[in-house]
Amino acid sequence: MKTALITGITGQDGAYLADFLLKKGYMVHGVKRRSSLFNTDRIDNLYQDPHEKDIRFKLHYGDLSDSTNLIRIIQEVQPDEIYNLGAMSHVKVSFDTPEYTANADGIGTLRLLEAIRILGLEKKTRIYQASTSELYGLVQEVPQSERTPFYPRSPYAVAKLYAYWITVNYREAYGIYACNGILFNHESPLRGETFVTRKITRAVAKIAMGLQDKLYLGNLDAKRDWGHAKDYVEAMYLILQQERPEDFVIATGVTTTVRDFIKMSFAEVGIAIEFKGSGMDEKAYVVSCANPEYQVAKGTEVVAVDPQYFRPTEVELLIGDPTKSNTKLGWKPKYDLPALVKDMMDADVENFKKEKMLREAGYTIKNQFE
Ligand code: NDP
Ligand code: GDR
Repeated sequence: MKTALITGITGQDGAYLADFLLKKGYMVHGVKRRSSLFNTDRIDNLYQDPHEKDIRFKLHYGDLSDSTNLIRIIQEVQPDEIYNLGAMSHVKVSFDTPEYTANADGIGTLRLLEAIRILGLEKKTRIYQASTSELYGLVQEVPQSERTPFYPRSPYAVAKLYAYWITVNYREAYGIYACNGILFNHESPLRGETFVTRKITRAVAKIAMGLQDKLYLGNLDAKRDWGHAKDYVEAMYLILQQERPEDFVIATGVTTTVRDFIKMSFAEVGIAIEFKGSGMDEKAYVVSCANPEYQVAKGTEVVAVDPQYFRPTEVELLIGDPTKSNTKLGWKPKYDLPALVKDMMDADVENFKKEKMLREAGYTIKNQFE
């Protein structure tokens, strides 16, 4: 039985990857942070009672900023594969917490690589680094491939640039099987609520049900190559199963504006919208509502721009070239963008049907912060 250690197991990708590896027969260990509230929502379905015999899923308290803790966990677990998914992963928030982001996202990767060396696991333990299309930043060429130069545009991306190169360096210097997956944006019903896609699908479901009036967003012109997280965790696994360690771009090859993602999400609940105006004054209005379940009047203003969501430096256009992963890994995504939007909208409509029932029964709803 192979043993995997996942940092960031409580996040979107960690949850899908843990499920995927358990189904492959792995023993899965995960690093979770101590939190004053439960932070295991996404993996509660995978819980195994530690009092039972032969459990294959175990969590350890830890943090990427704590070297001794990481060394101790890796010594205990003796993993065949480490998936380093832990990170302060929000680009906008990295401008508010740049030093912490550098520590967790940049030096955190170094700490794991050093732990492998210190414990003499160079020949045993393979490591996957969650690199990102944010490395490309300011457009140098499109589509972006493994050979495209990097130009990071946020403290998050700069920290991830360090992590990318330290992974390459430890591979070359010490012969560690260490790889970067340069993943373009991937989303799902488990996506964090403050990333743009999930913010949109949640708001659209709530607006349709009369639980929210309007959705405020930042840059509607940004273009992203959006895939489904379920497909992308399979690529992470494939990257660590190759004969030789290499870096791979994982993307769909299709790019879409935030504006079009909003239109597609409203269309899923039978609501047609149109955008009017430009820049800070751009707004979207309801043109028609074909679904008799929802009563959103024609002409209602449902989307507006709020400058607080703009970033000091933006990444305007991402579109990946997945040729290498298609050919060498044999990786092909099962979800296209319409299927992704449908999956997310179906899940959020279901979530807010429950919230509506609770509200109607007089309960107060929390989690209004964005
Ligand atoms: P999430 O934000 O959903 O999850 C991040 C995970 O990292 C959470 O489990 C979080 O714990 C944990 N974490 C945060 N800080 C620390 C720390 N200091 N020490 C240990 N763990 C920490 O991210 P995703 O699942 O979306 O992304 C996974 C990885 O892939 C990240 O590294 C991200 O930067 C990268 N990536 C993501 C892409 C995407 O589109 N989703 C694309 C390319 C790269 P907690 O739950 O306690 O907050
Ligand atoms: P990104 O994802 O920055 O690409 O990083 P995010 O969903 O946050 O933003 C995508 C684009 O949408 C624009 N945008 C908004 N974004 C947010 N969050 N909130 C808004 O209100 C809003 N309005 C417009 C943004 O400006 C941006 O252009 C994600 C993360 O998962 C990273 O960890 C990962 O590395 C990259 O994807 C690939």
